[in-house]
Amino acid sequence: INQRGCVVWITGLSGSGKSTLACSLGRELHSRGNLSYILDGDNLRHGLNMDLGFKAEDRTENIRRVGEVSKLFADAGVICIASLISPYRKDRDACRAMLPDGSFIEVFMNMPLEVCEERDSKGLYKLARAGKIKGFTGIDDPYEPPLNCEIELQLDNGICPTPLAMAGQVASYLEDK
Ligand code: GGZ
Repeated sequence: INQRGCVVWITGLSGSGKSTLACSLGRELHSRGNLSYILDGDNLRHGLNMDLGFKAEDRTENIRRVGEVSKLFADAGVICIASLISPYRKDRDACRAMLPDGSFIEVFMNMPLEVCEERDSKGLYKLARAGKIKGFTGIDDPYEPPLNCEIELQLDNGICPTPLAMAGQVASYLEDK
């Protein structure tokens, strides 16, 4: 295979577009002849991480496990795309520390809370605002933004870039490296 394994770690609020980017990036990499695999927080919580909830220790364990699995994929030469809120800086940094230098690419979906809340595709923000979900990230639970991520994706003049555009940006970064 003409690629080195690595981990693309997508962090950001619920509804910021992490899963959509992961999916677009997977397709973009495929079209460029690269093998990738997506580990999505929400999906993994139905299997590998079904014993975990959303309190701080559980989120930390969630991130640790996905970090370990990501490392296995990277070792196997796969571009592992991990898409999780991963709200705590120390947890993301611990995953970074598991990998060789340059092999952990942190992508920050820096979308304003208002934009994520406006989308509210699963109605979770509404429930959190109503107090029916406690400890929801961004509402009554913390999110610690990265201090030095490799890639930051933001609104452009108030408009969200398309998933295809964002995927292209990340794929080109990987290609350059
Ligand atoms: C945050 C929650 C919560 C709480 C349920 N806080 O946008 P979604 O719905 O589809 O994805 C979110 C998912 C978060 O799982 P992660 O494994 O990525 O979280 S973490 O990295 O913090 O461990 C959201 C849903 O679960 N969800 N309750 N209280 N998101």
